[in-house]
Amino acid sequence: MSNEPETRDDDSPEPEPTELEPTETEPTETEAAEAELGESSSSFRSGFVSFVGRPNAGKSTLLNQILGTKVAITSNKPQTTRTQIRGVLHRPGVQVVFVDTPGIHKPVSPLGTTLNESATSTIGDVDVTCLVIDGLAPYGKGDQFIADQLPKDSIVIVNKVDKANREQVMAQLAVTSDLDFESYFPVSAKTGRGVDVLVEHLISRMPEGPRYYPDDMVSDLPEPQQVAELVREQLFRNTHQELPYSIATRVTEWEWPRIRCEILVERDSQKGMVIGKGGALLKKVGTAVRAQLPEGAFIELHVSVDKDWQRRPDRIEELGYGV
Ligand SMILES: Nc1nc2c(ncn2[C@@H]2O[C@H](COP(=O)(O)OP(=O)(O)OP(=O)(O)O)[C@@H](O)[C@H]2O)c(=O)[nH]1
Ligand SMILES: [Mg+2]
Repeated sequence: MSNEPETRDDDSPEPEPTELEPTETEPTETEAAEAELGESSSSFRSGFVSFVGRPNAGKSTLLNQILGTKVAITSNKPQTTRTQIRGVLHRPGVQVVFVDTPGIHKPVSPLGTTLNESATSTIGDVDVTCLVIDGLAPYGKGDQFIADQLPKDSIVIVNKVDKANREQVMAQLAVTSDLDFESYFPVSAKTGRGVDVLVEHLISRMPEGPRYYPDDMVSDLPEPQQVAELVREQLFRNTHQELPYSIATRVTEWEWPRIRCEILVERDSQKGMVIGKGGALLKKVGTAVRAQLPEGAFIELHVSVDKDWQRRPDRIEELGYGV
């Protein structure tokens, strides 16, 4: 068991000094771009890292903490994340593409099944899979179910060490050390404790690879989707019981600075709950979202019923969830 950052044992042969080789051909576009950036593709390292785990473990909070900006929405309700969310960490000579995923759970609707599939599809498809465990909740069957699917070079992240006491953290590390994964990291996604060590380790595991995203790109989520997610985040934070799971959001008009976002619920009786007394809830949601957008944004929220959308695979797909 180790939570030390690994040093890269780079004994790969030096690339041939291509500039010494006579060439009569024009440089390709890629070569020209590399020359401009002062690097060759063989010296650049990049790769994909996914966060998987039970709902509420803190995967999305961790993604945001690593990137230093909000890319994924978070809430204290399980199943907040509904798609894979990519966030890109740029370091000199290295690019790490993080993939946040929906929490894996026992599904009770086609939406749940779709979310699970979205998360499990990243396993084995990335360079490093990270199992994120809630340090405050006992390690359970749900965690084990996920752990059983992971490759042995996965790592375990025990999160929420700011709140978990020493005994809780030690217990989580003890039980997960039996899984025999590569490394173990206690962190707090909220305060950032332990996160630097984790990031250094992940960087050290990136293989040689291309620059997947431009330097200034942290998220590839289109702006309308980002806004729809911010609206859903506020609704998740301000509604209770079954209601958050019946809510879907999508931006239907984008004429900056005017943005129209539709809030879908599953039943007539839920409409009033989302609107709130005298429109109070919608107003609260709109204000909180606007505060996160560039100045001048004007957001219109409309609530409509899309009967049982959560149970209809065609609607789930159209809403873009699960991808
Ligand atoms: N105290 C504490 N709370 C945390 C920490 N990380 C996350 N949380 C809280 O845990 C809750 C869940 O966090 P999320 O990041 O939304 O969890 P998630 O794993 O992405 O959840 P799903 O998207 O539902 O799978 C939120 O209320 C967070 O504020 C942490 O390090 N410490
Ligand atoms: Mg999440």
